[in-house]
Amino acid sequence: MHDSIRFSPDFTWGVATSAYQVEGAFDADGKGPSIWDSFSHNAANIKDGSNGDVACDHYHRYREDVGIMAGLGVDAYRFSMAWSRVQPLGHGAWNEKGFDFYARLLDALQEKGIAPHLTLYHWDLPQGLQDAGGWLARDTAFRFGDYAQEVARRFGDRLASIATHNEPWCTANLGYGNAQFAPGVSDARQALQVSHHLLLSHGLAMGAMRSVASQAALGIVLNQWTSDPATGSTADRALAELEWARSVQWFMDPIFKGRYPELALRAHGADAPQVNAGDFDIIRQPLDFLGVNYYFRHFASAETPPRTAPCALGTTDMGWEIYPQGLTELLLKLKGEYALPPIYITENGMASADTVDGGQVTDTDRISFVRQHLAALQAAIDAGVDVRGYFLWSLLDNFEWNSGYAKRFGIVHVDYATQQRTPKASALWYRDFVAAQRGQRHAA
Ligand code: IFM
Repeated sequence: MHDSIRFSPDFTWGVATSAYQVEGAFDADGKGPSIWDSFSHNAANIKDGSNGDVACDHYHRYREDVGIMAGLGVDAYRFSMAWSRVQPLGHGAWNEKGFDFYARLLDALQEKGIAPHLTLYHWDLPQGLQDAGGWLARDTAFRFGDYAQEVARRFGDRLASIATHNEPWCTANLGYGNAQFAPGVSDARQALQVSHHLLLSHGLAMGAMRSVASQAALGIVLNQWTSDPATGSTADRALAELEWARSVQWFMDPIFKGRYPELALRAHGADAPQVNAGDFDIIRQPLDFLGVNYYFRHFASAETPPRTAPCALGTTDMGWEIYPQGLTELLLKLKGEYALPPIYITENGMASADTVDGGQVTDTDRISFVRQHLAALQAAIDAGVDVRGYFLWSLLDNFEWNSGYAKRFGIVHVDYATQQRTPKASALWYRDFVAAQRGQRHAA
């Protein structure tokens, strides 16, 4: 079953989560409120009216969860730190009890030989900073630099990698562009200024972390997609090119080329962000790795109403087209346009409407999804892209942002009433898949 997919023996196999989606304990041990606490406490913002107050209660059950990962035999765990847990206001005093939680988590991972990959910011800005202007305020980027430096100083030598941001596209466009995510603003101009401050904060954090010279590899995680014209028409092709510029190049060009893409700048016109002299020198810094999150492609249609993607392989429970070949195409396109560092696929996975039946969850759709995407990944590697690892999103069913608990991305099912964890068929498949790759590793 696994024979046809073969990765290099030192390829990293992992699973991923993020703090707000799994930790719960939203006000425990001195944690300050974050923008996601505030946003989700207004039930109207979340489709099922839920919030992340308890989530998967990972804050208290992390040992059990690390045990599950050990049972799956994964090499690595990608998780994020809740900034307001370790610095309740986002500036000023540190919260030792918050740091203690992450130290205990690192101890548990170390005991099981699982490499920790930390993300500093997975969308949960301390509310204290939001009250001072949030990401729209340039000063927030400097506060993020301070936070990054403190985390690298304390934990850098215990972490395999530190990513500054997860998917800044979402923070800017869903948080400030269309109000779907915290802090719930809908203003195109603000979204662009926020995207610039996020990039600036990435650069400041990279510099601040380099200054404490830890062993962790440093980088950023971007959500990316190829953009395919719906037809061969000039209008569709132009729209596809614009989407690529506005989404992928908008974040990649500043980091790798020290500028914003011309095409997107022209399209944004007067909404383009205010950039201070020297900003691109801060943003453009060598990365040790680039994290790529891939879920779907963009299908560009200039018609009214727009043509929809063919979805030949179906859609996920999010309504997202299943399009594995987009992963190959994306990675090859990135390689063609940028001088890339090693890449990790830091997220890939699908939501499906899973239920426990007789103690089992038969999520065969997810197994096919992962298998097809791994084959697509292998094709990119065979074509010369330097990919070092793959993190399945997600270890656990969890709080899927404005969809609440209605969408299940986990390879482990969570019964939120009892907090019972049930590995799905996909978890057992992934365990066997990783073991099969290990067999090759031992033979190598
Ligand atoms: O759950 C999210 C995650 O937090 C960021 N990337 C996409 C996932 C699925 O929507």
